[in-house]
Amino acid sequence: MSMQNFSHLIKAEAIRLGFDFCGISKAGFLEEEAPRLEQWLLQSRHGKMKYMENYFDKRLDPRKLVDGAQSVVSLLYNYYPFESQKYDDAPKISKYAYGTDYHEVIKEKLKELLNFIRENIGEVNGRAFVDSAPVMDKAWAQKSGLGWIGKNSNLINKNSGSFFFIAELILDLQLEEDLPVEDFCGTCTKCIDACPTEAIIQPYVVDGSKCISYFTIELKEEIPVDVKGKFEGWVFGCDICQDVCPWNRFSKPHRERQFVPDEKLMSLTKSEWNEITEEVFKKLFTASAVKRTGYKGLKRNLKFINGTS
Ligand code: B12
Ligand code: SF4
Ligand code: SF4
Repeated sequence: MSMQNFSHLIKAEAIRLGFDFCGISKAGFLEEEAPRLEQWLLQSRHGKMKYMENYFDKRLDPRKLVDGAQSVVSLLYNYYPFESQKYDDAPKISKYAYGTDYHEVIKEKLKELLNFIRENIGEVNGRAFVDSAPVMDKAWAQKSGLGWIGKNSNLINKNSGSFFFIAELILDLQLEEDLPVEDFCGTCTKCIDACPTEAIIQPYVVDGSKCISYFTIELKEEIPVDVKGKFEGWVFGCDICQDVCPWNRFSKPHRERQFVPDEKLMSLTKSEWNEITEEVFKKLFTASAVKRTGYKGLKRNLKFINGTS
């Protein structure tokens, strides 16, 4: 079988497994991204996310992660929910965290895809990643033609917007490459204008250390007072720069059973959120990405957005 046929076979199986888009690029050094990542780190845009400083060389070259790597197979998995939180005045959680933790859901599918490749193509050396290692997920998805990186720094697909997780397989198999697509942000600046903490410091560059997502999920200590009153009700993550993006008018609800949220979670009132006990937290969030902040973190965030800390 030829390189083209292998690529088609892999893409068809990815779609069968529930991925929405699959594209391929040649594994190599991320030349354009290298100086940008370096600057971003030098300017401490990662704040206290120490892990972003690690494995600088590996992050920029998948051949340092997988021996003999030749191709990166990038995959998108839609998480745009059908449901929304019932009460407008209730604290808001990011759509990506409504259901079961995506790491778990997608990892299983990646394993199946890798097994499929081994069974149908041959003994391939490869590894599966979903936000789980020093890999620049967006850069690879962009190179593989799955979308462009917008001014809010998220990958946007012209037909379906940006509410996607990005995953990839790095393989020592030569495959037919896809080409990147055009940037369709044009003169729009909606995301930059809407960001309440001015975290999008210039088009395409997010200062991670100013982002509500960082404060509410990644930061382990107290949230600085200078951002008090700016969270617009977001208690876990933030979707503002995606919600305002015109391309997200094309988002379609996902088809993943495991992402369907608990009805109780969607209908929590403001006072139920504020009175949440550890027991309720565990019940609602054991399988969810929200467990990353822990009960204490969520309580800290609630106090912060209520102005009581
Ligand atoms: C660290 C991180 C964060 C940090 C920092 C955000 C950031 N933009 O880097 C924080 C905690 C703030 C964060 C927040 C969110 N994240 Co996050 N995050 C990551 C992570 C782990 C690494 C990203 C990274 O490498 N950053 C380093 C910087 C340097 O990279 P970058 O932002 O892409 O920077 C590029 C641009 O700045 C550009 N650039 C720089 N200068 C210039 C100049 C010009 C002229 C141009 C054109 C470009 C340019 O080049 C840089 C390098 O390519 C990835 C997973 C992964 N392993 O890749 C997920 C990931 C990016 N996050 C994701 C998500 C969903 C989110 C949130 C939406 C979650 C939420 N709802 O709260 C928010 C969105 C915030 C935002 N607007 O970016 C998804 C994005 C999916 C998508 N469609 O793009 C990812 C890919 C996880 C995944 N596998 O699905 N995240
Ligand atoms: S996620 Fe929210 S805080 Fe972060 S850049 Fe987007 S709008 Fe700003
Ligand atoms: S809101 Fe506008 S500028 Fe921002 S990412 Fe979307 S299209 Fe691009």
